[in-house]
Amino acid sequence: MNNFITLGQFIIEKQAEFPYAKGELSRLLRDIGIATKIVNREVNKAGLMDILGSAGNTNIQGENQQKLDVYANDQFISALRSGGECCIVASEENEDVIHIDSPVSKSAKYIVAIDPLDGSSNIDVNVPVGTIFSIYRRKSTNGKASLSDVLQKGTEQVAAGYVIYGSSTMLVYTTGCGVNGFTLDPSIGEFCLSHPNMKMPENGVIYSINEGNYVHFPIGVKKYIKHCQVEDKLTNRPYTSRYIGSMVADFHRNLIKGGIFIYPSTAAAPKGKLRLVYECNPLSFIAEQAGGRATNGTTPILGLEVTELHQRTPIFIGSNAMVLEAEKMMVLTPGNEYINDLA
Ligand code: P6P
Repeated sequence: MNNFITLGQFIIEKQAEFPYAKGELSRLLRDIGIATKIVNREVNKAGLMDILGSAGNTNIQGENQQKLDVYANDQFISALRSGGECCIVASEENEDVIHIDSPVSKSAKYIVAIDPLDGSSNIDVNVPVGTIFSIYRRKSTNGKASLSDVLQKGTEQVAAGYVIYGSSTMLVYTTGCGVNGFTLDPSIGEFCLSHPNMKMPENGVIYSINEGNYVHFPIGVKKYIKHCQVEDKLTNRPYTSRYIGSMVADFHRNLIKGGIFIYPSTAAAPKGKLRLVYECNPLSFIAEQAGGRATNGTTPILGLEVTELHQRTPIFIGSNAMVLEAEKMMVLTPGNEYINDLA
């Protein structure tokens, strides 16, 4: 008798708690889990195959597409197409939404937004990378699903999750009833429940931000960084600075140990760098479900209007007390704009 619970068993057990659930969401999560295992296999042997480096083209973001980006994107779309529970996919790797027209998807009622391989430029140097996904119910009731079905506020998510391909491969997700983490056991090829009911510590001593952009940060961000660096034993400062450059890895560390991750507006990214639909909204849903907090410096991420597929936003995400502390230091003009110190 084994003493572990697999992702599949967990999903089915949780589904039983929703008497009206017909299994579509369970099957959709299963489909994502299957694609994750395939992507994990390639990520883990990236150094051995001709799958490193650039694919020789750029994505909608104008970013150099890595071969693994393209591979991962193809795997998730293929799994969603054959699974039949998803009617439209929004991916970081594609300029427009992808309609899933397969015969099995005719009555599909879910939307998936995905960053198939976040931080992929770190692959070549063996730094953890991740997949981030978000699931919504289709709003339109006839014809083909469309972009308007995708542009929903983060509060409308029915599920969100991420995978971190690190020293071990973990899948962490929520359906709005808490957060649970599963570690891949390669010996049996199953994700097994390893982190039940994950809670983000209320406070922490880690701050995570690319200080290379310091000169162009809003004044409030500069004030917060200085706050983190001041010697004050009573509040365990100075904090520790940790920045991996892979959002999933920085977020996952803070979820377990406590901490704050900030990607504010910068000169190069006046609206922030990270994408609302398939990076910030899913991680913010998870953060809030684990007792953490996520805002753009003033407004909860999950409440932001979604107007464009690849819309960007500043993000302050992590331990509740730390995000609130940072927000208090954000200096806003009467027009509710950050005051940037371009000095
Ligand atoms: P920078 C990776 O490219 C990514 O989208 C996130 O995973 C990461 O947190 C961020 O960009 C790093 O950006 O500008 O600090 O290199």
